[in-house]
Amino acid sequence: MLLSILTLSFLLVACGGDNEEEGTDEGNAGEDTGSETEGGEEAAGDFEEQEWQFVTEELQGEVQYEYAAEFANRINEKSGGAITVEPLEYGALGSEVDQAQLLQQGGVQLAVMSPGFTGGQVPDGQIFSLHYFFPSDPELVQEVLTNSKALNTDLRAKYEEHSISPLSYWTEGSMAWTSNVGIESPADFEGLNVRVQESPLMRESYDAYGATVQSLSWGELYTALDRETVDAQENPLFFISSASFHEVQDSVTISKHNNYVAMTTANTDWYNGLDENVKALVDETVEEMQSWVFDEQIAQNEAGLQAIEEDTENPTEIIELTEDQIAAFKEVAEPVHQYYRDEVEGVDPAIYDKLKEEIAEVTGE
Ligand code: 6CS
Repeated sequence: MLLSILTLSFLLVACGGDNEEEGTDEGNAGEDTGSETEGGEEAAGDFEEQEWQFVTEELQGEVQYEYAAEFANRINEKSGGAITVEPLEYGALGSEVDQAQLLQQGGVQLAVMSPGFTGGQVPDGQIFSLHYFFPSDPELVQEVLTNSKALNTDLRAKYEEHSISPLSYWTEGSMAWTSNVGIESPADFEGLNVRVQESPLMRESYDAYGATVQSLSWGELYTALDRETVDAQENPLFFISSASFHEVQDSVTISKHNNYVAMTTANTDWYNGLDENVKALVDETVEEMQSWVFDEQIAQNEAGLQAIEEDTENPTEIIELTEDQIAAFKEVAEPVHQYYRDEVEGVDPAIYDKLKEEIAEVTGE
C-alpha cells in the first residue's frame, strides 16, 4: 500500500501536474524558464491563472504584432502556462487613438503604442518626432532607448500621470519619406500635404520645410495617397512595403531623418497592482525583448526594401540622400529642436537636456 502511494506521488511529480495554485513549481521541473526568484529558485508554478490582452497598432506578420506574440509565448512558458496573453492586431479594438484610450482606461492591460498618437496629452513624448535629433544609426538609437534615464525614468513618470506606463522604448527602424515628387531637398516639400500622426509638434517639423500636415490613422492612408488628398508620408521601409504605400507613391527617400520609436506600455494601475513575482516576470521579459525586436526590425526592413525594389508592377524610385543633402535638411530641422525645448507648452526642458547628453555619450559627439 505504502509502495503504491509513493509510486503514485512520484508519477504525479514527474508528469508535472496542474498544481500551480498550490504554489509548487514542479510544473516546470527541468525547464529553464529564465525566471528566477530572489532566492534563485525557479518562479514558474507560483503564478495565479490570468489572461491579459496586448493590443498593437500593426497587423500579423508586422513588427509590433510579432513582438506581442513573442512576448505572449515567453510569458506563457515562464509562468508554466498560468498566464495567457492575447496579442491583438490593429483594428481589432479601433484605431491607434482608440487603443491608447483603452489602455488608459484599463480596458486592455498592455499595448504597443507609438508616442505620436498621444503627443497632445504628453507633450514630452513629442521628442521622438524631432528630425535629426536621435542618431541615424538604429543600433545607437536602440542603445539610447534601452538605457536612457531621461526616457525610462523621467519621461515614464510623465506618461504615468496619464495611466500609461512605458516599460520600454524600441526602434522599428529608420524612417523614409514617400512622395510623387522625389524628395531630395527641403524645398521639395513646398506645398505638399504630409500625413502625420497626432502630435502637434509634427506640424512644426514639416512647417519648417514648407509643407502642410494632416493627421490620419494609417488604415486610411493608402486611400488618401491614392486619391492624392495626401501627398507624402513617413514610415520605416518594412511598413511602407507591407501597407503597400509604394504602390500609390512614385518614390521613396532614404532620409535618415528619424527612427520610428514604439513603446511597450502597461496600464499603470494594473501594472502597479501586479504581484511582485508577476511584475518581475513582465520586467524581465520586456528587457529580453529589446534585442529580439531589434533583430526582427532589421530583418523586416531589409525584406521590405527588397520587396519594394523587386515590385516591377509598381516601380518605385529609391533616392538615398547624400551627406550634403542631409546637411541641408538638418539646417532647417535643427531650429525646431530649440523651439520644442523652449516654446512647446508642457515640455520639460530638463528631459530634453538630459536626453541630449545621453545621446552625445553614445555617439561620442
Ligand atoms: O504610420 C503609422 O501610424 C504606423 N506605422 C507603424 C510603423 N506602425 C504603426 C503605426 O500606427
